[in-house]
Amino acid sequence: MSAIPFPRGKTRELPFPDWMRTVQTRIEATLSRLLPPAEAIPARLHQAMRYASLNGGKRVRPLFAFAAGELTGGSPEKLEIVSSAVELIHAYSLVHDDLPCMDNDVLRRGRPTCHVEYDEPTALLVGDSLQSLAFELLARTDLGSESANSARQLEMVRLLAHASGSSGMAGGQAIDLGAVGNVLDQPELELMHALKTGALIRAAVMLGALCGETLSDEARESLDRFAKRAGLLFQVVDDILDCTVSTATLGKTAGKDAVDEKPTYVSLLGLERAREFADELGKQALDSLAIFGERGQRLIELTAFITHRKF
Ligand code: GRG
Repeated sequence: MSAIPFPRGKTRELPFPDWMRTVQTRIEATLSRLLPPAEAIPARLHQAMRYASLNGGKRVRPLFAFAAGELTGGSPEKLEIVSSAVELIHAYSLVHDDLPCMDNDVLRRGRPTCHVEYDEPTALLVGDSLQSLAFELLARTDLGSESANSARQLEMVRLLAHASGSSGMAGGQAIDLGAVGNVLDQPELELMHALKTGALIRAAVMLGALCGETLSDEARESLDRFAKRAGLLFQVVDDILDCTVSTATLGKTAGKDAVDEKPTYVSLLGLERAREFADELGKQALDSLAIFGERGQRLIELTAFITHRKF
């Protein structure tokens, strides 16, 4: 067990739903502050960037970053920035994923998708610009001016770039696009989701932890193990929700995986076994947190939230 002090922040005392709302509100305000103003030239692109990033989403990745940050006593100001960076990558991925050349969807977060509200070229540029802004945020001087912190910032940039690129999210998306109509076995499905969805959740956890005290190698490995299981759990639950919850509740088109002949945990295992698999992943994720004792409480609560979420 590493000798990390308890986090200093007052938010540790809050009940989980209040803590979650606090983080979500904080991220909304931070993104609004950090995104280019809607009226700045080129105004249409900036409006579309704000449309794709604000007023929506569960902010699951920022929640993971803040929960991991509470584990290491990370400063809320740093956590705001790294969480926003990860959320911008997520927002970019949704905009590009919804394009006609990919998933071709018209509904996201209960509203028309970005290319429907604006147009395809704008949506493409929105994704590009959100991605660039994410890395610009990680390079900010107020994230760390001393040399030790600068080395940490470089580590953060490397982690997020790896998680977003062809060895992470974009690679997972490529496997996904190539898998339509095919049957994947469980290891193939797991690899696809570990990259497409899991890599960014894993990066959120590790970036959040990097905002605080240094973890021992053992603690870092345990946290990474947790993040991998939690990322996969998030995806299995997503597959279950896609075929059990309505479009109105999800805020995106329900049942699309089956219509598009996408391999999912439900198509592979059936609904009951997919639910059992989710329970098993949840247990494995929590086991990995044992080393952190009470300091892992937020991550434990967040794991329960993603397991039982309804949208
Ligand atoms: C285009 C490079 C590129 C990648 C796209 C994220 C992604 C990869 C595709 C989205 C399609 C999808 C349904 C992925 C499964 C899980 C997932 C990422 C769901 C959406 O994330 P939530 O539930 O969304 O966190 P909100 O709206 O709450 O932010």
